[in-house]
Amino acid sequence: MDQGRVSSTSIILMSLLCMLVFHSNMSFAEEHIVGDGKGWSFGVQNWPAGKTFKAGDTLVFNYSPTSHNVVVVNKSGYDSCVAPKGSKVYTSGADRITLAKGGNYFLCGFPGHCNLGQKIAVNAN
Ligand SMILES: *[C@@H]1O[C@H](CO)[C@@H](O)[C@H](O)[C@H]1NC(C)=O
Ligand SMILES: [Cu+2]
Repeated sequence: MDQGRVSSTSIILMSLLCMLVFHSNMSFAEEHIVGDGKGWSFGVQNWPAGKTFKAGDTLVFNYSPTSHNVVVVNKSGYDSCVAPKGSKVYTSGADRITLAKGGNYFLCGFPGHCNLGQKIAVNAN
């Protein structure tokens, strides 16, 4: 009898604990679809404005891999639309990139695309 009560109490406690952990994970890392419905596209440069990003959040870049890619650059690469040789390039068309704390800079490496606003600067807290 007593044992039955103890185990049902611990099951309830365990469930509460699981819900708590699940909940805090949910609010901890968010997923952001770059460009929302338009995806990774021309003019996406303004998409980050007014949004809040945290280190550990994920950016999802959706695009056609025959037309675009995603190159990781630094601030000077972002400002000048130049991707240095040896830069990390994503090409899947559905790339998931985890944000590091501070400035995160990405541009499309296809000729002319960055100058058409296919680049983003995201500051993660
Ligand atoms: C950005 O990257 C380039 C090429 O790797 C490097 O020469 C430059 O110093 C970097 N700039 C900053 C601000 O980190
Ligand atoms: Cu492009």
